[in-house]
Amino acid sequence: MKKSVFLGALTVASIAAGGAFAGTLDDVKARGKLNCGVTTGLVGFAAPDANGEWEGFDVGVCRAVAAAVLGDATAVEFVPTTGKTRFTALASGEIDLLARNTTWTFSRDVDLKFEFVGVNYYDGQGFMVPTNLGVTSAKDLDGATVCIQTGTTTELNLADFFRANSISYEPVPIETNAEAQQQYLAGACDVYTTDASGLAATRATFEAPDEHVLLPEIISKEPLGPLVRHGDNEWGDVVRWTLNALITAEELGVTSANIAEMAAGSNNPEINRLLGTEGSLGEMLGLSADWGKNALEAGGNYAELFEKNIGENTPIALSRGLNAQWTDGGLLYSPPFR
Ligand SMILES: N[C@@H](CCC(=O)N[C@@H](CS)C(=O)NCC(=O)O)C(=O)O
Repeated sequence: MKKSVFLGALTVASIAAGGAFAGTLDDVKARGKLNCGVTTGLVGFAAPDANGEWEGFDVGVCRAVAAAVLGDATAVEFVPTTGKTRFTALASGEIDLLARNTTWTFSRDVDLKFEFVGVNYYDGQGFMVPTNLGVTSAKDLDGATVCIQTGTTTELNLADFFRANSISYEPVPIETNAEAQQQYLAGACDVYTTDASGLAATRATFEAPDEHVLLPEIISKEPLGPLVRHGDNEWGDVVRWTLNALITAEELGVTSANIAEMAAGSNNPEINRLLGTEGSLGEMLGLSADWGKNALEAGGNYAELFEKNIGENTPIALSRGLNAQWTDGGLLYSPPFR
């Protein structure tokens, strides 16, 4: 008797602790819209097009989640956030999900109490300088002025790198990538440092990209991925498996071009489970049977999102590198759909 009272109290206490943020899946369904935190604008990753429609590689994650949950890839409210405001936006419940080149670190996970559901881009921090400075290594940057976005891992890595190499710098703190670009092009800083993908995306928008060079050093690991609030595992699962669906679909060869045919039933049981013609994975997530199909129809599989937004045939021209499938020597490895 005593034991059951104790257990009952414990259950209530743990529900109260985790409960403040539980229920995001129900909230999103009831609202009919996903509130997705993105950058204030980084071409290729998340930026409004000429018609004001958000597009990009991170935007693709938001749309896939909206499609999985609501059956509608357009049911997204994009909420622009800066390096500084993004975590408050998520913690306060203003957004359901942050999909914004955010690095998975120990303290963001454990101390800020978020849950990174996976990695959609393995990156590292780089440096961009005007070619005419004649600098060929980051170690030659002693005394440089450096444009740096506040509230980022970039700030911390920069301090570590200069300290480790016994050189000094003068930070020029900025809030957004647009501001960084402006300051850098105006010569207010000698160097711009951020995630290498962000540097490539920024340089691609310059009038004369050739006049700027990315230095060879990559000084950190920046595993970038979507995150949700800690303590709402049901919602975390939805976002995690939506990302995994995009990655698995590439591995299994499910594309925008063949998905209609595949969704009629294939002779590969994992494809059938992914697309909902076999098993009950959707039901386990609290979603419809065709959630995976909907997520994939939103913008294609991982490779399609990569190639369309940031790949080698775009001005950003990123190669797959670490972001290739594990079967191609990269780090992308989704757990199985079973
Ligand atoms: N990955 C790093 C840096 C992320 C970051 O803020 N990158 C900048 C430069 S690429 C950005 O996204 N800017 C877009 C914006 O200002 O909204 C972090 O998580 O702290």
